[in-house]
Amino acid sequence: MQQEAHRLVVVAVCAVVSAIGLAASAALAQPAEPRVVRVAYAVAQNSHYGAGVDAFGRELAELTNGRFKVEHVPAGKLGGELEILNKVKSGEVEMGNTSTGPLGNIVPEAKLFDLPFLFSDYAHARRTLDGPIGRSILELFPKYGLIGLAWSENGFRHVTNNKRPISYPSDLANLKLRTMENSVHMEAMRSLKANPTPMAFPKLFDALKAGELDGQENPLPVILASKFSETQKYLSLTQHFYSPCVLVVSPKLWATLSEQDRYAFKTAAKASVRAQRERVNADEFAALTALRASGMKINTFVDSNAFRAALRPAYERMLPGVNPKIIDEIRQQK
Ligand code: EAX
Repeated sequence: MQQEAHRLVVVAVCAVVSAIGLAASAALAQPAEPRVVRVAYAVAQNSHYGAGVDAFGRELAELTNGRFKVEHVPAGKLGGELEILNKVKSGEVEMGNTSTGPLGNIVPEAKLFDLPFLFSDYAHARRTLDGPIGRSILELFPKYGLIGLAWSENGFRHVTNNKRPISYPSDLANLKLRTMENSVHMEAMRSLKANPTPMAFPKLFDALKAGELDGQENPLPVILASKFSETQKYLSLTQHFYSPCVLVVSPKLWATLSEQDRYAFKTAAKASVRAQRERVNADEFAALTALRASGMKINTFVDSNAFRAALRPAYERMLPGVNPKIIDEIRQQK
């Protein structure tokens, strides 16, 4: 009798143990939760930045069978671009998609691309950034605590303001213009006798609205996405700076990735660049009609040669010690 009871207990215990075993192996077979990768940027989600991050997320999920899930953190929710870059550096956020505005404060060599009238058109800029010159600067990022995946695009910048159309350098005299937190841009504007006022992007719309500034400068896709037509009367197609953008990853995340996953991130970055540039193309095509319809006065007459002549002697001040050979080399990429 006692023996029979003992046997029953043993059977019951075995049953419970194997049930636990089954449950545990079922749990192991479940796909793990995807790792979330947040990508921060300064502009609204409905923009070229959002289009780039969408494509990055789609491609990365596909290449890793859904092991990574990309989340947008748009519209400066994590601060302006300098703050975003610093948060990517420290690992507080996994990734950023930012213009080179404040990048030179962290990777000084990247300031080269911020020089005025360096690139003659989009094809020239894209070719240079995708080629050996662009790659050689991306390779310097780890030295400064960032991983640069690929150069993407913000666009050619144009001046908007509330005072007058800008056709000649003298039209900029004494205008209080918001610039990015970028020493090259600020020096260029000082050389043109404007009054450059650096400010993080998320503060810009309200500052323009409050009349604290006469104007600002940004690419058409940003002017559109940020509804600057609500605060700015004149848009002049000055095309004075080209504004690259870069997809950066935090070294903290990068250190945890396998070689295969790093390759997936780089491949997804290429898809992101393609999508972001395509959206820039589409915005460039649609912008003038849309901005005119929302009340902006568009000035297409800009004496570019006069701007070039006024800025050329100031290159050494904008970028002390810059090797003129590299500037020539970039100009020859046309
Ligand atoms: O990156 O700060 C700027 O004017 C930038 O062009 C904008 O945030 C898009």
